[in-house]
Amino acid sequence: MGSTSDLPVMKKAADFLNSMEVPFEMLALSAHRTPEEVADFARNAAPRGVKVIIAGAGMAAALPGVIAAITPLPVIGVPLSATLQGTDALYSIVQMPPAIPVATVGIDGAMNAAVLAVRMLSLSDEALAARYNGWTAELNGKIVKANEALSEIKYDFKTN
Ligand code: RP5
Repeated sequence: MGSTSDLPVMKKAADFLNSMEVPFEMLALSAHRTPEEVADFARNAAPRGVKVIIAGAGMAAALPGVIAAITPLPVIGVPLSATLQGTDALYSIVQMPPAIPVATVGIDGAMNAAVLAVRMLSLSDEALAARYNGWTAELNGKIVKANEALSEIKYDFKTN
C-alpha cells in the first residue's frame, strides 16, 4: 500500500488472504515518496518467489503501474478513496498503456483484489482451490437461506 493511511481498506485483503491460509507480506511503499524502494521491491519480487502483487494506493496512484512496469508478475491494483472519492486513483491505476497491465478492482475493492489473487494462485495449488471452493459454497448457502427467508414474506400480489 502507498501509505499506512491505506491500511483500514487494505486490511480487508489481508484478512481474506489470512482466512485462505495464503502467506503474504504487507508493506508501505510509495511510488512518489520512496521510488527506489518500490523499484527494489518490484525487481526482487519474482526472484524471491512472490506470485501475485496487490498494490493499493490513493490520489495520483502510481504504485501499481510502476510495480507492473518493473515486474513480470501479475499486479492487481486497488484504487483507494483518499481524495475525489477515489476517482483520481481509479483513473491513475486502470488506464495503463499497452503491454503494462494492472488488473484493477473497484474503488476500495481490497477484498476483491485478494479474491482475484486467490483465484490466480488456485490454478497451481489444489489445496488452496479446495479452500476457496469451500468459501464460495458458503456464500452460495447464504443466498439460498436468504431466498428461503424472502419466501416467508407475504404480500397480496407477491407471486413467490
Ligand atoms: C497515496 O497518498 C497513498 O496511497 C494514500 O492513499 C495517499 C495519502 O497518503 P498519506 O498522506 O496519508 O501518507 O500515495
